[in-house]
Amino acid sequence: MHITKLSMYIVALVEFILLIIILKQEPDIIDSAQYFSMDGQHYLWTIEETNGQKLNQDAGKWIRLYHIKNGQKCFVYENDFSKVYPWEIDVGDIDGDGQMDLYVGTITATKFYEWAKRPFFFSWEENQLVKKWTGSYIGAHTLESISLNDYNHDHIHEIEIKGESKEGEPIIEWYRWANFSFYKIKK
Ligand SMILES: [Ca+2]
Ligand SMILES: [Ca+2]
Repeated sequence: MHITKLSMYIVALVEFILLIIILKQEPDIIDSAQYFSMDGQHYLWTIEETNGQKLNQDAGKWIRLYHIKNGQKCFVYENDFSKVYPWEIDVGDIDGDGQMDLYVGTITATKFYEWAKRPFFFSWEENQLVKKWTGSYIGAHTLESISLNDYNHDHIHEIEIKGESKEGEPIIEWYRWANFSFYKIKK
């Protein structure tokens, strides 16, 4: 391994450890997710400030973005999500355009649907969140958790959904984003 690459890994590791220490000192963070851009920038997305419980789930109020430099959190952006009770967050590039995209687990009710956990997706464009997909369900099941991961290392993040089927059976499914919607894939 080349020495500069090794030192880059060490710096990233130290930053990662420092960040865990910072996060432990801030108990009002409901959830957080880190993102390393292709040009080596380090970002932290958080759900902050308690918003009580909804459907037995601890929810927050604010979505905030920080740029991490030398182990320090530099505030970049915030958005008031308190009306949709955010409880889970993850970040990845689901459309492969090189810009980060955000998943936020929300709890909402609509005219036609009762209160439920629903996945919202956003693009990060010109320094603000832009709605990408804010439908009610992906697949016909109850949402428990979503994570964005690039399983096949093609620089596009797949969407892993954990939940329950209509019959109450635990399920894990993978989806990919294309043509303004999601399609199911086999891992
Ligand atoms: Ca993207
Ligand atoms: Ca992928």
